[in-house]
Amino acid sequence: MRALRAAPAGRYSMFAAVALALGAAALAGCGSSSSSSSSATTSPTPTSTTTSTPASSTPVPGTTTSGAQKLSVAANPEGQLKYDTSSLTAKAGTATIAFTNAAPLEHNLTISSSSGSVVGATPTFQGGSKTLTVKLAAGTYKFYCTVPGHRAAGMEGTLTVK
Ligand SMILES: [Cu+2]
Repeated sequence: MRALRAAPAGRYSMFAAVALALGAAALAGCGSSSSSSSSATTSPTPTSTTTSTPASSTPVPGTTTSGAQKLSVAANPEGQLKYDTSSLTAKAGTATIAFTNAAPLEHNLTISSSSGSVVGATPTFQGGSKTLTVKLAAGTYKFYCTVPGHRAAGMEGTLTVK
């Protein structure tokens, strides 16, 4: 009889211990899930802030360098007289354009306004890439290569700035 009484008591205390352990686990689970959800809520916030900062800081003169938008263009790597795109779009403001020329011949990237005045150009080079920083107002620009014959052969495109 005593052994039978002792057994339920033992089961009860074991059950209580398990319940406590489960309760502790549940608490720990709550704690970790709430802290991970709060850290998950926290981490996207700086990311979206960082993403929106360049756009909103673009009009601020002091931060134009960090707020400069980045564009990239490449010459056809097989040596065809064209770029990898014939149209680019940018927002008005400062833009940094990376021009990559993996073609076996020299090219450059020149940008001119619709009136034909050159607003920026990379040197003529072969291999690697060069960056060009230009200030763009809203409008339509042309980008092309000034190596003789290249633009006429199709090495040009339109840059639309909004
Ligand atoms: Cu060229």
